[in-house]
Amino acid sequence: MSLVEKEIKEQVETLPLTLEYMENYLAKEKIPSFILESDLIYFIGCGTSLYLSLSASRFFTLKTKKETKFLPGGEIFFASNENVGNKYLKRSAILISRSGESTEVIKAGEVFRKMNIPTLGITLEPESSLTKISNVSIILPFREESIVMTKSFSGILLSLELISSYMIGEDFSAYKNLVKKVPEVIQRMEEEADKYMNFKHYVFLGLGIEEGIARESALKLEEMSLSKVEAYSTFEYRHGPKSLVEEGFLVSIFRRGLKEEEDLIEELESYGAKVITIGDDGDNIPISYLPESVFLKVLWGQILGLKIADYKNINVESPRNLSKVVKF
Ligand code: F1P
Repeated sequence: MSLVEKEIKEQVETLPLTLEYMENYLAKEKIPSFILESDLIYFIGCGTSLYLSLSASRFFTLKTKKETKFLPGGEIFFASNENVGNKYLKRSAILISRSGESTEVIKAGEVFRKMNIPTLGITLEPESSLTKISNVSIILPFREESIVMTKSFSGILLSLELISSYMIGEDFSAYKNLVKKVPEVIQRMEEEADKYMNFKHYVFLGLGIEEGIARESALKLEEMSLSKVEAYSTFEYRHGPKSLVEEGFLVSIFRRGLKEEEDLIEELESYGAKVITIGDDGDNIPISYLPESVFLKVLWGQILGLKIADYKNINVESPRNLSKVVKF
């Protein structure tokens, strides 16, 4: 078994561990007042951590009703005047980095410091630069060795979901039920992925909090299996990109039970695509329509990417052109 596969499967343990860790953290520590009092919160990350920022920021808005804006670290490092105005009185930023060393995220932390915008860092690495530049840091209680990010994504996203729910006084019972589902979700996804290893083009579509999952799923297939992939906010696919659809396309839709999704599925199938849905009962991969379940849905791209890589005899331990930390 490859290290990547081992770490994907370790989510059976790391997700309940993260839930317990964050429950204790939130009971003991205060959520920083600069987060509680913000009108606008920036979510900053690179690569996989950017798509994590996307899903986490929209979940934050869903729960807390605060304005949020997700951005690549480079947009703050190199173009802060085009991304950060000065109209909001109370702002803060959440900096997301598994390694805590991606240059653009660290530099973004320095830019925010100069702007007097306080930052909350979240990482897996205790002694990292991110913990030094952030006003407050949360360090998750597990490490990740692979270049490809898997359990770090679901663990950090779950942590940010829990913070959002905690801020509005919700209990964690929904999450406790969801983390119990990890083994059955992995097994179901493995069975399903076995059918779809030989398509010429993969598309992932997700709305709202699940757009980040769609984009991360596409990145997983690129990194792990060198597949041709695209990802969009679900209905954006209709505004042009669908012109490519034909036999040999696999479209994964992270569904939320909308009638318009059914119409889109019918349309794409009429062009020759195979469409599979990740959602709740009645979908190919039934998980939950609860927004809290978003951290579980990233497993689909991880498992499909692994299966395709195995099928194509690609070594997922050393993804082409990639390193574990990207620095300038
Ligand atoms: C993020 C990242 C990943 C990429 C690769 C290199 O790093 O760029 O998105 O897949 O693993 O690292 P980090 O800032 O989250 O450590």
